[in-house]
This record gives sequence, structure tokens and C-alpha cells, in this order.
Amino acid sequence: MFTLYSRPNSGSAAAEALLAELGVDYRLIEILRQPDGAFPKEFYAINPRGEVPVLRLLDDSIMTESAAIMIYLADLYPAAGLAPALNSPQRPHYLRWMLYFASSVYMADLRLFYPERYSTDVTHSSAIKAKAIEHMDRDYALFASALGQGPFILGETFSAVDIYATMLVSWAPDLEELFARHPNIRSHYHAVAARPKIASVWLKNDMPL
Ligand SMILES: N[C@@H](CCC(=O)N[C@@H](CS)C(=O)NCC(=O)O)C(=O)O
Repeated sequence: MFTLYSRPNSGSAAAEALLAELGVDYRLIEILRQPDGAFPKEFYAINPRGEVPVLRLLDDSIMTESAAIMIYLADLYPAAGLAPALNSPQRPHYLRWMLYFASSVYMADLRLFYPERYSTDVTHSSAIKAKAIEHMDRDYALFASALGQGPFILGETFSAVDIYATMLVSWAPDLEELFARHPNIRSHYHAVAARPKIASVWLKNDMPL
């Protein structure tokens, strides 16, 4: 059975929702911060970067990197239809948006939420946050323009990348303002979050529906 190491309302929510959509049996282990802000020591033996999500695979090895986990799981269960096949014309777009969200939006979120980690000088934090918001605005505008009327990132076809994107959208510093600026991101968000299996993971993770 897969084991997902998670933390509520963190980057593990997308993998959790994907496992639920796929109907795969898995065990969830919550890694909660200790009072000093660090994760328990034993977790660093599992992921020396101290980050979730971590997926323990069926051969007991460890996989990190949320986008890679999404791609791997969706490919492993092709009957669920949550990833376009390797030779599908949709495959490049699917991979593009998965990596786009992982490398642009997710990283900007980390700069926004943990600015002190991005400079040796704490007085830089507000400038780091301001730039992260600027990058997010640019990256959401590009996403909105590619999404068009959707309803999903691949048009009519719902896929794992919609789950990933929606998790990241839920962390927007001002979700209502983002939705007002890009109504199609709002429609996309609700189309994904309303799916019953996703909605129950979102609720459990305290993410907006
Ligand atoms: N590139 C990693 C980033 C994972 C990451 O930064 N996870 C955050 C939660 S959203 C985390 O666990 N950070 C550890 C910490 O804040 O100490 C991925 O995509 O999985």
C-alpha cells in the first residue's frame, strides 16, 4: 500500500486528492510541526529536506516532489483517465502545466510564506514577498489566458493537473481578488473542488470549497 506523508493544508493535499480520485488504497501519516517549527527528527531521515509531500512507494522506496508524484500516480492507473497517454496530443500541455505550477506558482508561494528563507538578511523579507506577489500575478494571468473557457486545463477533459493547479490557487494571498480578476480561474476552481472526492480532501485540509 502507498503511504503519503502529509501536513494539513500543505502541498500534500493534491496527492491526497488524486489518490482519492483514483480510488487507490493508501495510508496517511501526518507530519506535524513541533513547537520549534521543525518536523520530528525521524522525518528528516525520510526526506532530508523536511518537506511534504513524500510518497512511500509499493517497493518501500521514497518519492518526493509533488508534481512528479502527481504525474507518476495518474500514469500508474490509466483506466482512471486522469492523465493523457504518452502519445496523446494533450500530453505536452498536461506536462507543461504541471511543471509550470510546480516551478512558478508553488515557488512563488514559498517565497511569499517563508521570505526569511530567501535571504541571509531578514530585512529583505517584505521585498521578497512583494516580488513573489508580482510573479504570482503574472503567472496567474498567463494561466487564465491559456485556460480560456476551460472548463479544465485540457479543455473538456478533467485530469490530475487540474487538481494540482487548484491546490495552488487555494493558497492565493487573496483568493476572492484573484477570482474577481480572473473569473475563469474561479469557475475552474469550483469545477474541480466540487468533485465529491476532492471536496472531502479539501474540507479535511481546511481549503476553501
Ligand atoms: N518542491 C517540493 C516543495 C515541497 C514543499 O516546499 N513543501 C512544504 C509544504 S507546502 C514543506 O513541507 N515545507 C517544509 C517547511 O515548511 O518546513 C514539492 O513540490 O514537493
